Amino acid sequence: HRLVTQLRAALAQGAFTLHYQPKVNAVTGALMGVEALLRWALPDGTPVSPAEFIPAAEESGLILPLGQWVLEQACLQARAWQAALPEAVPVAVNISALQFAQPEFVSRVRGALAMSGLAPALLELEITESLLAPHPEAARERLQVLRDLGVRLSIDDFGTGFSSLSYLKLFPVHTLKIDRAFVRDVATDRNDVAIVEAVIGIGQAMNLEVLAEGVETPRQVEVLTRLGCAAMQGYHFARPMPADEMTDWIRRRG
Ligand code: G
Ligand code: G
Ligand code: MN
Ligand code: NA
Repeated sequence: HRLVTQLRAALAQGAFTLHYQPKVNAVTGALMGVEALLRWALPDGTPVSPAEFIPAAEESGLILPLGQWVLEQACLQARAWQAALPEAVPVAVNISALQFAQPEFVSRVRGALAMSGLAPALLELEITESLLAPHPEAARERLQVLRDLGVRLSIDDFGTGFSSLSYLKLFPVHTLKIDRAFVRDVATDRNDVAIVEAVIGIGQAMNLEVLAEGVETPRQVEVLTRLGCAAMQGYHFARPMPADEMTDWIRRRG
């Protein structure tokens, strides 16, 4: 269909870009890393949301070359920051189910690291619960291989999938990213407070880092901090931005 044709052309023409959004420790103010987010504009300049084109890229299989481009581009950017800035900036990449499931996935990750010269510890892979659910044992093994490689692993949109708590025990990840659906009303909704508190408790007990996504207001920062979640990401701190703006943003903060 039309979108897939456009995506294929865009990939060939180099029309995709990456934006980066900071993850911060709201208590210390430290930059923890950045998340790479894919952006695409049509030839006339009209932006198309990844929420729209990622599903099409997944259905058509184009997510494989596109996802590889994202992985390599993000590694190159992190390597460039390592050379240009006083402190290294870990970069996180969103991984689609199809990418994760391909037999070559681990060697693709290795390839992106080798090609860019980036240290594995500066790359984080964000995966969703639904991606892990169909073949939990195979997924666990793959995660362990990636972990042994030295890359960081996080569960994205945590709480919105279908995984049971027993999965958490199974999957050797470093970080849980609390979905923004639970963060939105955390300043006013007691149920959301309870959910966020429970995830933070699990994180502490299992020695997992917990990060709150979609933080937009000072009130949310305050409540999350009080609940013991210092790691945050969202418009309150910064919107996703092009790499050069990200560089300036980091330099300005010192
Ligand atoms: O950036 P934005 O909030 O518009 O992203 C919308 C959705 O697209 C989010 O679920 C995000 O995880 C996903 N997304 C953004 N960039 C990538 C990418 O490089 N690969 C994959 N698989 N998903 C992405
Ligand atoms: O699924 P994933 O968590 O990767 O999605 C990240 C998406 O969330 C990105 O497309 C980004 O643009 C969006 N995003 C980042 N911060 C905020 C925020 O504070 N509020 C909202 N509504 N969306 C955000
Ligand atoms: Mn993400
Ligand atoms: Na999310």
